[in-house]
Amino acid sequence: MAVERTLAILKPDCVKKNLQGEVIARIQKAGFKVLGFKMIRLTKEAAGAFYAVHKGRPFYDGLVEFMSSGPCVPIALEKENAVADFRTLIGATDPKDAAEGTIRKLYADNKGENIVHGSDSPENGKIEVAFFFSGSELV
Ligand code: DAT
Ligand code: MG
Repeated sequence: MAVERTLAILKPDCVKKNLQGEVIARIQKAGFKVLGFKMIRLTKEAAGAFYAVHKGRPFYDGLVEFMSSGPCVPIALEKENAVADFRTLIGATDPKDAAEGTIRKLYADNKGENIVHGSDSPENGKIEVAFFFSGSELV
């Protein structure tokens, strides 16, 4: 299997609940290598650009509002099969549908505020890592 990069974001609800450490521990125990992380507060413009693929959907404005509502923690991850394995670790978008033991099932309140982002393809993993991290920030 190919070594891939994927982007995680501990979303503002994760930070507000002080769950950063617990979630990062689960990510590391699952075998992901952390190449970079930082805490930032997204502007509405940056949140809107990151989620531009969803522009026009009914949940878009709320998503942009939520993602810019407080600090978040982008994390660049690397592992064999990182993209699919990370999606398995976090679970379905709506915590109601997420498998037992997944991060969203354990910690998320609802579909809109679901604790963590994960890239959906190896190509998007690269693009999304580059959205938050310069080459020298990936170590
Ligand atoms: P995922 O984050 O699992 O890749 P997505 O890419 O379909 O899910 O959507 C991006 C985010 O947008 C998702 O994490 C939460 C929000 N979202 C998606 N569908 C939603 C809905 N029907 N109602 C509220 N928020 C939604
Ligand atoms: Mg997605």
